Amino acid sequence: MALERTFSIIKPDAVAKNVIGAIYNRFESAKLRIVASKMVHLSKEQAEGFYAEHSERPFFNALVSFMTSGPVMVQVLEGENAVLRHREIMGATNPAEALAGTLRADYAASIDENAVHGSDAAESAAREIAYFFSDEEICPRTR
Ligand code: RTP
Ligand code: MG
Repeated sequence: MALERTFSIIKPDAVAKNVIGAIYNRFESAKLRIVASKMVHLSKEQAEGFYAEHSERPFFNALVSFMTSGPVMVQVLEGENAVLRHREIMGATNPAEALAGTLRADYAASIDENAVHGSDAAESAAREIAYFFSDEEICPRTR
């Protein structure tokens, strides 16, 4: 299969827990390569725009409040079947349902503060990557 890209966020709870490196290690162990990365503290407008598809859901305000509560790491991950592979290592949205050894089982406290985000399809990955990164900021493998 050809290389695929997906978009990842290490959310404010996990950044506060000081586990950025531990989570990056999981990406690399899963053969997902970090090809762009930065730390940002999202504005309310940025968070609302990113989660626009959820704007009518009851948890929307809490989600935006959480996502703006502290800095996040945003990254582009590249690898074979990257979207699905990344979703697998993240685990279920609700950490109580996440398989042992997944990021959410190990680092998330609740469905509201669940440590990581990952694109759910190739189309959303392309949109989410472009929301945070210009083409020049993405550095694919050359050797
Ligand atoms: P994400 O987008 O963050 O990777 O998570 P996901 O696909 O597994 O979940 P999604 O349905 O896209 O929901 C986005 C985020 O909203 C929060 N949420 N809370 N209280 C609730 O019922 C509820 N449902 C979703 C979670 O933080 C979820 O990651
Ligand atoms: Mg989602």
